[in-house]
Amino acid sequence: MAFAKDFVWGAATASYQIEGAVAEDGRGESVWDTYCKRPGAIWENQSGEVACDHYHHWKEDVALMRKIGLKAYRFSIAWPRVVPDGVGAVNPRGLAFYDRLVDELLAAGIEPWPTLFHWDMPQGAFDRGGWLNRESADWFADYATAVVDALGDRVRSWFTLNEPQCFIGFGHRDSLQAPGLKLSRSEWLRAGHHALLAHGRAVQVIRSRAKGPCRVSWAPVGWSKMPATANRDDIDAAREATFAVTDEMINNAWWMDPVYLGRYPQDGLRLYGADAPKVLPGDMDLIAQPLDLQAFNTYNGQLIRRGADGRPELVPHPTGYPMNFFHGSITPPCLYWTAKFMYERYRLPVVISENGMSNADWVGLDGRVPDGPRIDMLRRYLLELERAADEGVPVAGYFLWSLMDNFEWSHGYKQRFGIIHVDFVTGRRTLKDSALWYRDVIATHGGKLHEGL
Ligand code: GCO
Repeated sequence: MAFAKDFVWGAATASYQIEGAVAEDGRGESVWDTYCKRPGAIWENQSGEVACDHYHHWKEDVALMRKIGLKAYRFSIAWPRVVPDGVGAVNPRGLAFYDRLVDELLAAGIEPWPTLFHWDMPQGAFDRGGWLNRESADWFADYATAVVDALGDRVRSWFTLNEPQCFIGFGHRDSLQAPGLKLSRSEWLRAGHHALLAHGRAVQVIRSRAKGPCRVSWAPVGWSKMPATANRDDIDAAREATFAVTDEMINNAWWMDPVYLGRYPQDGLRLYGADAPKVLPGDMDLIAQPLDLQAFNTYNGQLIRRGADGRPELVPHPTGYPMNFFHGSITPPCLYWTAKFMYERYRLPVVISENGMSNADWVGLDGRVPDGPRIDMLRRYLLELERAADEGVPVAGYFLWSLMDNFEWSHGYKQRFGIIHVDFVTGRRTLKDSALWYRDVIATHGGKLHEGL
């Protein structure tokens, strides 16, 4: 059966991770510019100031996407380019960049899938309270309005927020990312609630202002739990663990249930007690705006079995399990199980909005970047995604993270996730072997995955 005929083969990036040009054409500062100046916050005190300099290389980058044969490109729009102070005046020069990019993509036959927010909140919005301020949802709606009015005549597919679990959890709870706060539990939960309100407002803006029907989604983390064995009991335990709200910051249901089901999950409400956010009348309806897809970012999963006490229990990976350069495990079935569990619960077509791995890549003496481990990883994961599709999960698309090596947040340029190698000193791009391989996967609509098997 394999992938649906209209399955979307894509790759993804995010504004602060690739654009550079932080002070150009009226862009305002974002919380990431500020955070990167904090000594020791980022590996070797690096920043996204230049990054891939995509702001100047965008034409070349689209040409490379075309070479790979991408059907779709997920990028994010920098709020501080569009509304430099976070609230108030719109900056036409900032919008013009995305306007050019969208035209170039469409001319190359590549469908633009912008994300409205991939973590770069304008410093001005943060100074007014950021996500802790309930008005942040209004500011975000105003920003979304400017974007949709500018691009909504051509863009048919939208993501609202990327990974609230991370920008709230790592950014507002654990101080591992911008804005680098360690808020109390009631505060970060409140910030999270406001981010969900912002999502709902943005969906409304897209539906009401885009010039034509749109596919709208968001891109939370899809935190993955896989059954340790094929026993029914372990499968049930993995499903329970997938949707349980525990004190672990990254969980699924606390964030996804409101968006897809219109309510916070009971176990989460019990766990957070008086710290749970205050929900005003109308909030849950706003958050639960109907979506067309359920997208999520998944990199690896944990093994789960039914414990002796009847509860789901973590099973360590086998000794010597394969790992990527970011010390994450390589767990191909996570795509199968997460797609399956998510579809069972939320009943919307699934899109993998990010998946990929960091590898120790450099340009070889022969000019090639031989990233075999990445090819093997992608192949295994995509075969598992195909298995989910074969078993009836409507799988609508896959966005490889990432199109190109980029600024990996607190890890700076240490982590290379791209299928295009970027020399951060010269700006030079080189297609890695994985890019050429992915080109063949796309051209054969997945047929290449089965080669020699
Ligand atoms: C995330 C972000 C990406 C990362 C990628 C690799 O998932 O943290 O969405 O911006 O770069 O996931 O860690």
